[in-house]
Amino acid sequence: MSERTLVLLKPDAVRRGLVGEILSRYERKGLSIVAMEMRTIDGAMADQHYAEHVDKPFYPPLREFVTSGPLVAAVLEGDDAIEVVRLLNGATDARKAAAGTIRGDLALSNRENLVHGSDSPEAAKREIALWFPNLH
Ligand code: IDP
Repeated sequence: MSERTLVLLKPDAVRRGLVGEILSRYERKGLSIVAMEMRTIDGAMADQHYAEHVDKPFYPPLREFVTSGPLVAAVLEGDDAIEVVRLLNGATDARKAAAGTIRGDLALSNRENLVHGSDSPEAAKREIALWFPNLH
């Protein structure tokens, strides 16, 4: 079933010059980019995006990190896009992420792990509306 998901290429991806590499992995897999924007977010936007994590101990440094510089937000579309993106992204802790995944191949940190992908249809709907309110 074709569906949409929200992806972030976090500030480490932009700083390290990995935007093209990461986007091309999604595109080569067969996903389509239906919206994309580079922007620097403030703490309030970070709190909205990570609403489920704001009370967790790892959140303050995560908030600092995601607001530390420009990131790329995109909506990707394709069959089972939500699950496919999370498979391509790999495990949250990049040190443990499988080789062949974006995090497994390109990152070595639990926090600075290059990418975000919505984790459910409900999250995708909420996050796409938050980042791209004018997308239909
Ligand atoms: P996900 O991005 O793989 O879906 P989540 O559990 O939703 O993982 O966590 C959101 C983000 O918070 C992670 O991508 C990572 O940047 C950061 N994070 C999660 N757990 C930790 C941790 O234990 N230490 C540091 N950062 C963490």
